[in-house]
Amino acid sequence: MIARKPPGYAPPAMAIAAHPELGDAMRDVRARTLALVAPLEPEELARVQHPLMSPLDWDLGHIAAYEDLWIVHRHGGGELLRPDLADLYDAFETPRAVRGEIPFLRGQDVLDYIAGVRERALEVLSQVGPGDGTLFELVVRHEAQHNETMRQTLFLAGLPGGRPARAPRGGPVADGWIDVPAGRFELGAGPDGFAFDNERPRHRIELPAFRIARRPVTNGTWMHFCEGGGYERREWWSDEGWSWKQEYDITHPEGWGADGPIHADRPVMHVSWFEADAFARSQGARLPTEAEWEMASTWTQEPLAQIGEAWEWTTSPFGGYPGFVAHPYREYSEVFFGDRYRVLRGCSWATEQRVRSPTFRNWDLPQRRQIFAGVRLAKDVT
Ligand code: AVJ
Ligand code: FE
Repeated sequence: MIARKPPGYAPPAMAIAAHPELGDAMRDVRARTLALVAPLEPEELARVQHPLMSPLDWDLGHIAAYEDLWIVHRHGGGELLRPDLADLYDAFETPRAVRGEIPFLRGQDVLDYIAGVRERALEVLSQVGPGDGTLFELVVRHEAQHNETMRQTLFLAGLPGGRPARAPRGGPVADGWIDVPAGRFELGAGPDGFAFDNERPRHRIELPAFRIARRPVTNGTWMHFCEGGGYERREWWSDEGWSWKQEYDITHPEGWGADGPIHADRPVMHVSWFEADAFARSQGARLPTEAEWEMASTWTQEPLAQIGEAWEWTTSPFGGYPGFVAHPYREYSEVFFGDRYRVLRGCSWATEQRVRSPTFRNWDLPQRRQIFAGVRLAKDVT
């Protein structure tokens, strides 16, 4: 096999000191944001589509408030355009569960706000300059991440934009395992270029040999799991997973078949960590650790196939690497560290190119299924 970079990834960290294309990146991600909401009626944008998700108008206002805070206020030293809205659009002051009841901007008001902030931010870029680019990159990536969140809302609501295009990409992919020998590995993002705080510092680890599946688990295989009593056989489930499954009467992936035929050869999506964990046990396998995942995905001997269709659950709880320093946005990672959240690796069909990276760490609670997440199996070498 010819060594090559895994498909679907941006080139490795760029030097961000000089960044002529930041303005273009801001315009590009904004065009995507607006395209997501363009087909929807004002009532669809203003309502809570799902108890887990914000109204889409809230996402729009939050994107603007974030840009105003980090670019205009912190970087440019200007006043906020709407200081009265700061708390309402702060994700911590106003958690998702209460976002339906608060006076967030709706309709034309939020479109005016998002455009008004953008005008100020571009002025800061031209007058003050990008600095080292970090805050602009943070703001662009924040909006890109919210695009994926908004697509999750669209998925749950059955609205356009929540599902990948029908046509499968690429030809058939071989099943089977990739054997990765024991060895040392540098985990995380290096010191240059943009990375989120939780990806640093890069540090050396030693991994025992392991096997990892060449491709993610498909819908077809998941179907066999269902038919073989996957959701009924207690021995495959963790205690926590079983009580979650029983309480919510889970019998298949979220939205499974709701949008037409299930494509047997595509990666399964919208399964929780609990389901992924049970599935792995049914196969005599396990989920990979995030270190295994990152090592395998950057290993040039034999690339992992089909990265980039669905996020991949790992066994790893979300925590800081040794020597972690929160920067610059303290609430991005640190407040989620602990054993509640599980790390997901890779990216999904809904992840914008700019935020795709083999060192990127996503996280969610083990019961969550709104995320475009699937499963890649791993095994010990015995
Ligand atoms: C990295 C996707 C887990 O949505 O909670 C957006 C990204 N942080 N605004 C999230 C994020 C603040 C974050 N995830
Ligand atoms: Fe946010």
